Amino acid sequence: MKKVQSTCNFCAIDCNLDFYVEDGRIVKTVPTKGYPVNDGFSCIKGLSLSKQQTTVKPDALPKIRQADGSFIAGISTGQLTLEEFAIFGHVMRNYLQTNVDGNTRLCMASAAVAHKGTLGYDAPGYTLNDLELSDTIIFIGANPVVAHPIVWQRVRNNKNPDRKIIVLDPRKSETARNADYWYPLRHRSDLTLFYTLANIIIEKDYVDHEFVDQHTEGFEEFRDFVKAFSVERGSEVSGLSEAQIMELAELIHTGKRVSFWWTMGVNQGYEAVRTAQSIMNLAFLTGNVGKPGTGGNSITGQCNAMGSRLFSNTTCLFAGGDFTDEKERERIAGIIGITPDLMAKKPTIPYNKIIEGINAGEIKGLWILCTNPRHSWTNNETFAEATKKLELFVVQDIYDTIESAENCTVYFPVVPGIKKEGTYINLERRLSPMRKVLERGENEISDYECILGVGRALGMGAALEKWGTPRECFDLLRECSKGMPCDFTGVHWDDLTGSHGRQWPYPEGREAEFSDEQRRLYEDGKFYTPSGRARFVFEEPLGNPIPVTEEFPLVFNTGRGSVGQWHTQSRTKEVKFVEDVSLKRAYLYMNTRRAAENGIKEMDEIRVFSSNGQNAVFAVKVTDNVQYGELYAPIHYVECNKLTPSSYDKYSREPNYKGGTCRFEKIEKEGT
Ligand SMILES: Nc1nc2c(c(=O)[nH]1)N[C@H]1C(S)=C(S)[C@@H](COP(=O)(O)OP(=O)(O)OC[C@H]3O[C@@H](n4cnc5c(=O)[nH]c(N)nc54)[C@H](O)[C@@H]3O)O[C@H]1N2
Ligand SMILES: Nc1nc2c(c(=O)[nH]1)N[C@H]1C(S)=C(S)[C@@H](COP(=O)(O)OP(=O)(O)OC[C@H]3O[C@@H](n4cnc5c(=O)[nH]c(N)nc54)[C@H](O)[C@@H]3O)O[C@H]1N2
Ligand code: SF4
Ligand SMILES: [Mo]
Repeated sequence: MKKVQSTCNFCAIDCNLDFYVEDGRIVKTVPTKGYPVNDGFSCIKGLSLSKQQTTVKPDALPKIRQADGSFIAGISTGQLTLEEFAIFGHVMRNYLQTNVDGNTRLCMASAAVAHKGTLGYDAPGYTLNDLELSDTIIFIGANPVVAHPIVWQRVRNNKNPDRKIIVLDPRKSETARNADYWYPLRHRSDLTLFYTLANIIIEKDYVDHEFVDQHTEGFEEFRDFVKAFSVERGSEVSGLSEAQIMELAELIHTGKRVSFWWTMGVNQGYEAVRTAQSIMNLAFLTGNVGKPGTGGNSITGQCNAMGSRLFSNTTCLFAGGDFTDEKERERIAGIIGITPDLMAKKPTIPYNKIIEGINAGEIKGLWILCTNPRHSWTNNETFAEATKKLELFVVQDIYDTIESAENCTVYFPVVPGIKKEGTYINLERRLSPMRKVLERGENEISDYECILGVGRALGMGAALEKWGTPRECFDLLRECSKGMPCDFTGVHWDDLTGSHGRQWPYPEGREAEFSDEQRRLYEDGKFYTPSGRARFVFEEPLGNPIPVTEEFPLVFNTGRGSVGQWHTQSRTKEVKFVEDVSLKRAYLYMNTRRAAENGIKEMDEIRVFSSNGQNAVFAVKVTDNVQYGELYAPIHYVECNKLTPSSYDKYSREPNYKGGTCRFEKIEKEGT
């Protein structure tokens, strides 16, 4: 029996697992003991990776109708390896000079833009161990009990006698139900609440002046700005009582090691970037940065969202450089083996502009890989409409049954993670190896080989010379990282195999300095801005672009449904245990009082009308865990995004997925 250690390619934790293989089958999967991330634990999704031994259909031979790259766009992902989206970015953005965005736009764009503005680089500073070292753990729009079980496990390992878990979520999520404090703030009121908390902290002089003076900039302006955020105003906007807000400020003040953790309840909003920055502002004000158990921390979603942010060639050059920086373009061109004129010169247009461009007839070709936008894109009928207008629509996936493949002209079948190799970067900046667990059968190819093959067929020739294998590509990316904040020149492919992973930075020649297995950034108080100081970034809250109205009186909240279900469910459908316990049809949660007022009982059907003009039928689950003013729809059913709005944060262009509004009608059963 052969044992292969590899990385789970669902969520951003990047658990490592030992796969035991006999006669070409995985006979046992065991979470890797001693791996610093998940040390012998994992969730059902990782344990079920062996179920994805899909059979590829050899008759799906690729054919390409149109060779003119100028009319093609691409949508990439945060779930492939570094090497795969790097080569995709190389073929599409450099050689074809096209636009390519990623599904990370739906997820981490707000955090990435917020980090760049505040920290000077997209560099979340924490290490997972901080969850065990913190005494005051504040989750904001994050539900790790369902979405990041290992994060929650680390919280449970926290032995601090004063440990407090605090949750800010309009919904009494699974995490809120297990917390010491739950603050059910109103939807989209986070920004005003955090400015109010900053004002209280300043007025009461709970500020860590030493930290603020030495390591930040913009404090005076920030102090003057938040003066307008009285506790009355904070209470009126958030719906929390003044006493609750004061209590929260005291908890932040009295905690010795306070950590803030945000996820999609923050990132998926119309003023998400500023909200994320307002969380970091609180951490700076109170000096909770760069020390054990602290930080204004963004939790990442997909297994390689961190990698795609740095290496997909979409919003920055490989390793985080600026497209407009001619010198940097030359440096990267030299490394990857092309002339500088072949390099992309500007960031991609964002996801929504790609879809709008197709619908306006300006973009005629689209290549999507490892993402299922017909289901996951906001206001997803606009995507369905777009696919009908495309002259060329390439779908590259491990299942040809996904919703997005319905109207494709070309389907590229590729193998799942257990049959390929490459590198992932997890939420705490840890590079982690994916290694081939099973050998490929005849006709089975990986994403890397598929993209490489297309590039060669398009005549890229010498521009692909250095890109022959994922390992060669890894070496190119390593070299690109040199001297950048993410420098991982000290990490080598073979050393990574079977290792404990490596957090960046890990520069060559300085290995001893960076040898700790759990490392956080900013311990020296230095940030990546030109001044080396973190910036207080702030702005007057905007009016809600989709307020509740008499016609649409309810918020249409959306998010994860259960630990076992993954996004559009193409993969987790194969896991029998998950299928057995998951509903086969779209459902949503409704508050008990609201249901009673409308004569609705458990599993009755309603038709929900969204302010985006669409409607869909859902079964109702009645619960006190959602507020009277909202419905909560799990994202794992295609109906959910039929109803979400075409509304975006103006800086990150991330969809305001959790901010739609709706009304509903009960569907009377026949015969009643
Ligand atoms: N089982 C499972 N795990 C997953 C995934 C999966 O599909 N299934 N997906 C992975 C990915 S890619 C991601 S990005 C993460 C997402 O992880 P999370 O962000 O933790 O999950 P969500 O359920 O999208 O949203 C979190 C919470 O935001 C709350 N929320 C909504 N509006 C607001 C608001 O205005 N303010 C505040 N404070 N909260 C609000 C919602 O009620 C919800 O409970 O999960 C990852 N892990
Ligand atoms: N309303 C609402 N909508 C949301 C969200 C929300 O909270 N609310 N969350 C958003 C977020 S955070 C995210 S990340 C997106 C996720 O949205 P998607 O990325 O569209 O969802 P997935 O189901 O993960 O799609 C991944 C696809 O890749 C395929 N796949 C798996 N492995 C491989 C592989 O090795 N190679 C290839 N080529 N394909 C593979 C799978 O079969 C699947 O079709 O959804 C977003 N949509
Ligand atoms: S889905 Fe996330 S928590 Fe579950 S095994 Fe995979 S990496 Fe670990
Ligand atoms: Mo995500």
